[in-house]
Amino acid sequence: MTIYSQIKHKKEEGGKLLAILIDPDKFELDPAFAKAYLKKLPATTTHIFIGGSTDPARKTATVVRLLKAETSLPIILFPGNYNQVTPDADAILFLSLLSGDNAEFLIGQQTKAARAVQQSKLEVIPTGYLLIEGGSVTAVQRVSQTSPMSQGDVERIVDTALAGQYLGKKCIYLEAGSGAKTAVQPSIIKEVCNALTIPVIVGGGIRNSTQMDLAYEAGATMVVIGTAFEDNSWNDL
Ligand code: 1GP
Repeated sequence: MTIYSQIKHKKEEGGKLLAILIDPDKFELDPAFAKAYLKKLPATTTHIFIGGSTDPARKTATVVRLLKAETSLPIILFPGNYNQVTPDADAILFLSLLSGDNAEFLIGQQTKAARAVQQSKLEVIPTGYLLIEGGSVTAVQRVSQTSPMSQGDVERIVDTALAGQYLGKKCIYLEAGSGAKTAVQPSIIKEVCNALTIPVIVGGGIRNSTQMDLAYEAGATMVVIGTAFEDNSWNDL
């Protein structure tokens, strides 16, 4: 069974998936660090995402290898740049930033990544990526130089997600941005999930289990947590 078919299956049975996001730039390249890190993961973790808006030290490949040696959890690349494509992960969210009009993040980075992806055995999960305002300027906004969609413009968010589905995306990722002050509102998640047949992933600014449960209740199949796990501010997962 592919990773995607497992995600789809979860959606169909109304289940919940939890991805912990690792920023390679903040990870120590040491097997002992990887071991200790994995030990701290919440018991409900189903996937590990690796990626960051930037990876200046090009650490992604090494972090993937360190984690692969220690865990059987699926490791999914969530790249902010084509140079984060590395063949040792299990899958890649092949993202296209549909909320903005910067061609570089709609198709440019993807073109640069395509050959390396083809030469790998990575499972490719085409994903429509929507940046939604989260109350602060996030790294995605800075790096992509696109404006987030307003949380008040639900219709445009739903229409964009739906267009992503018709373009053949297998998932839609509603992103408030790492460390967002405001997570994507459950009412928006609900409208998007009601309109789509593909799984919806939600991340950005989710800091406690109440917010996480609201996202699941609204129809999210997968929730992504980065910052709150990273800075140990989460204690009730
Ligand atoms: C960022 O959606 C992820 O791409 C996770 O965001 O770091 O705010 O949890 P946080």
